[in-house]
Amino acid sequence: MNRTLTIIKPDAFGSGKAGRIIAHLEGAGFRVVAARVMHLTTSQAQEFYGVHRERPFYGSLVSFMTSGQCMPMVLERADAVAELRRVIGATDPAQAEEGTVRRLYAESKERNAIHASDSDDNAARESRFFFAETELIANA
Ligand code: 3AN
Repeated sequence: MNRTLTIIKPDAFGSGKAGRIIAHLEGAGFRVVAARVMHLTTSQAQEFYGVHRERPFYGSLVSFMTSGQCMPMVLERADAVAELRRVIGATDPAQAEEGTVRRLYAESKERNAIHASDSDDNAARESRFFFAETELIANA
C-alpha cells in the first residue's frame, strides 16, 4: 500500500460533485486516509503550485484555485500515485479517456475537477502541505 494526495478542485466541489468523485475513487480501490474542506488563500495556492510559477497559466490557476472551497485528501491503495493518475485521466478533459474522473466531471484544462500528485516524493510533500503527521497515521 502507498499513498497519494488529491484535491477536489473548486469547480467540482462548488457544483456538488465531491460525493460522486469520492465514490468513484473508492470504487477504484482507494481508501480515504485524511480529508478536509477548505478555501485556499492566494499565498497557499501560489506555494502549492510554485513549480508552475513561470508558466503562462500560473496567475489564472492561482485565481481559480482560490475561487471557492476545495477538498484535499490523502488516498491509499497499491501503486497509489500511478493508479490515481490513470483513474483521473489527462489534464485536458477533452483528451481524457472515457470513464475517467476528468472526462466525467471536468469543464476545461484549467477547471479540471481534480489534482493528483505526480510522484511519491510530491505525494509526501503535498500531503504534509495540507495535513499534520497526526492526521496521517494509518488506521486500517
Ligand atoms: P496535472 O494536474 O494533469 O498533473 P499539470 O501538473 O501539468 O497537470 O498542471 C497543473 C494544473 O495546472 C492542472 N491541473 C490545470 O488545472 C492547470 N493547467 C495545466 N495546463 C494548463 C493550461 N495549458 N492552461 C490552463 N491551465 C492549465
